[in-house]
Amino acid sequence: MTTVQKILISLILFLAAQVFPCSPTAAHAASYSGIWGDNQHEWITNVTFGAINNTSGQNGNGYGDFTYDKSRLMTRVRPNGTYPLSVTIHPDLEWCDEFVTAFFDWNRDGDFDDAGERVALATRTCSPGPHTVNVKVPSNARGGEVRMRIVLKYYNPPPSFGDIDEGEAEDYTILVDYPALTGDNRSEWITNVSIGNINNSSARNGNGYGDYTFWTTGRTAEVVQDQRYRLGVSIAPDLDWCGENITAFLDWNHDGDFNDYGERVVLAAGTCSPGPHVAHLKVPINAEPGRTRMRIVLRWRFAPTPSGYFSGEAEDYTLMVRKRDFPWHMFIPAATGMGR
Ligand SMILES: [Ca+2]
Ligand SMILES: [Ca+2]
Ligand SMILES: [Ca+2]
Ligand SMILES: [Ca+2]
Repeated sequence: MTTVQKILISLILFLAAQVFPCSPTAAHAASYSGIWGDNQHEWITNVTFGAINNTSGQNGNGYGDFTYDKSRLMTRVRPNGTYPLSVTIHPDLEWCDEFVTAFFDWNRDGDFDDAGERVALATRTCSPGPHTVNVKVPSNARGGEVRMRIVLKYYNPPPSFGDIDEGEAEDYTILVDYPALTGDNRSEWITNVSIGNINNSSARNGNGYGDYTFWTTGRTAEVVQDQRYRLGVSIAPDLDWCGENITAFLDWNHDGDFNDYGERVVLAAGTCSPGPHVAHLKVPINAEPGRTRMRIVLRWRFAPTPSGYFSGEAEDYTLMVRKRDFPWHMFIPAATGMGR
């Protein structure tokens, strides 16, 4: 091929990737409409939910951004679980009429308009609280990072975005965890998982489950779209009853499951070798950028599944997917000297 042909082909591939970047089911990181207010007379002083316990004063423009990446505050919940939420306020003591509402974007579509996404904590109060409510996480809440927005408004029920007139709003991140998985690991267990800068050795984990996600360890392995990485898994196999199976599950499109194309990678079937069992993992070109769950499942005798209870063990990790930088230098000859 000539240089010009190579440039043309790379240009076509690049444009195709821009036009068709994701599968239709891909979940994009949601962006939320802004919210602001005049918090001279009333403001939120504390929000407590799971591991979040955040005290604040009057936030600028009536809005406090305590989402994880800004503040490192977050908490984890599971579908069907119930968790108490408490909000304390500084009310307007002269004109006593405060409303407090919590919003949760359970389906992660970027708004708070869907069924079950609005929870009232207080109506027409002038008590500082704490105002408390039990929040039930819907069974169909989507796995991953969910926005929680607490809004205090004077005189009438708060909107979920825009100008709240008199009041204050605060945003938080909660993580709706993936389906639980437990195992009987008396006879076989995972002893090491390595990929990128993760190289984690472990013994038998309690209840057959080891949580080595970013939220627990602060560690991820960085991977780039469209690149390959060596994933190695070592095990202590059952030597009497030989028949171990290992699968890696990866939620590349961040939709809360491991059912999409390319999300299951078999590392071993019917083995009794300790390994390391290796797969050269290809990150899909349309993998959603950001923190991505990788679940390694070892199961005796049967094909591993990403949830449930079985003989074996599972360990969870976080991969950080980065966008592939397009090699712009390939265009430079086109701009500077096609006639070379
Ligand atoms: Ca505040
Ligand atoms: Ca929603
Ligand atoms: Ca283990
Ligand atoms: Ca998925």
